[in-house]
Amino acid sequence: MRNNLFSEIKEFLKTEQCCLNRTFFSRGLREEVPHLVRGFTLIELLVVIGIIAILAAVVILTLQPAELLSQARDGTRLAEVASINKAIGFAIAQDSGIGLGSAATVYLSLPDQNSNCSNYSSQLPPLGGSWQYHCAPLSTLQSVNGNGWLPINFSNLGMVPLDVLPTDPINDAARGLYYMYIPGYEIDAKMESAKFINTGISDKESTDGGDDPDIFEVGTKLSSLPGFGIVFNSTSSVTSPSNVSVLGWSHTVKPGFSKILLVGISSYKSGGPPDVTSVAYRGIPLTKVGRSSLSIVGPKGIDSSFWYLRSPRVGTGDISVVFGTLVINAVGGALSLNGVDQFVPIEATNFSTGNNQVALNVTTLTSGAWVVDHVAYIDDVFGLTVGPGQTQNWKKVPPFGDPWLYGASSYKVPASTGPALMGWLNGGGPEWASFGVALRPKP
Ligand SMILES: [Ca+2]
Ligand SMILES: [Ca+2]
Repeated sequence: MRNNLFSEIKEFLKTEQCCLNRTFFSRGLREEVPHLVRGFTLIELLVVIGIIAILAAVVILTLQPAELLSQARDGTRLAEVASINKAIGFAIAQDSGIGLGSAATVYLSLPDQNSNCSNYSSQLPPLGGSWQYHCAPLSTLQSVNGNGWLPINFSNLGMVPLDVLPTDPINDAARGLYYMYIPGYEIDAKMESAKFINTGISDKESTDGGDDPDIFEVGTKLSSLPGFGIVFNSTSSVTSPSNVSVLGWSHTVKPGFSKILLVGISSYKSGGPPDVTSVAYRGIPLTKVGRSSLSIVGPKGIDSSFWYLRSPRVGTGDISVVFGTLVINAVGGALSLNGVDQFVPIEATNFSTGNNQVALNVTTLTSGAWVVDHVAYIDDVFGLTVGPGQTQNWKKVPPFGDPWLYGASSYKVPASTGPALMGWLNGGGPEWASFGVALRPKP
């Protein structure tokens, strides 16, 4: 105890408060002090700065300010869409004959002098049939008298339920962030934050009872925007060098409603058929639909596998494929389509293998369904030609082979439901493995 007190007094005497130059300071103590009151060394400063940087990064990662801002804007969207819905309900209750807009028209909250929104034509999902977009000019965009983006005149009602028409907090066609109104009626908003988008922890998009799991829908008829049939969006393909365990290429998804991305991988390996471990687009994993594989003499093997992703993001991104082991070579291809049912995109699958003419039957269940096939084929003589009635998506051969590996894909729109034959002309000889899917159109 006494020792502790003594050492505390000694420590205090060493501090600056105690004034180093006081005359009663013993000489010995003065000699002891200087190393205790020196500044920080450079290394100490760097360590402190490093620690502060790490703490700052942890705080930023924990709080995710960009995600929080997105969530705040999503909160605004949910509230505004609800208030528009309420205002329309009020207007109908006040005046059952009130004009609610033209049929086959999609009203957007985007400002455009051209009432058909033609300034945004490259950024908006294409519509089908006689459907068209409608935009209002910036000067009247938020008017509630029927000249705003909503074609409803709220201003003659006994009480006006909205002062101005809300528009999306971002309101940007390129980012797909704007409000839509479709007479019938439904009001749609795209969520932005990881929390509220489809599959997010507070998923608002797929839990609203609507017919589009990637958009937030409210209104009296959430299927007011119909499907326009399956249509081609884009395709891409690539060949690998020899002896690889990964494959990557760039793919562009164009704007479209109810999109799907299909990826087919054809690969060739020693010791038996290869297998694909994972496929991702922009880092988002695809779901494996299935595979068709065949052992051939050597022993060697070929594999054809099919993967898909609903609602792929619009724009250009990388597709990355990882194989289970090293493969001799591989072909990858991607096909994006619009107008595919987002709840049951794939209604049937089938596969087959052989060492004769390539033939695969896929049975469609729904009128307007598309059949897409993907074939892995080994050949040294005959080549491969797409079968009659099918449209080739891609056909690629890696530059180093003998025998040559082919990866090829095609689609067909059968005239009626039932079995659809997907064939390729190959001289009737060498080995092949084929996989096919039937895609259901959005109703
Ligand atoms: Ca929805
Ligand atoms: Ca809808």
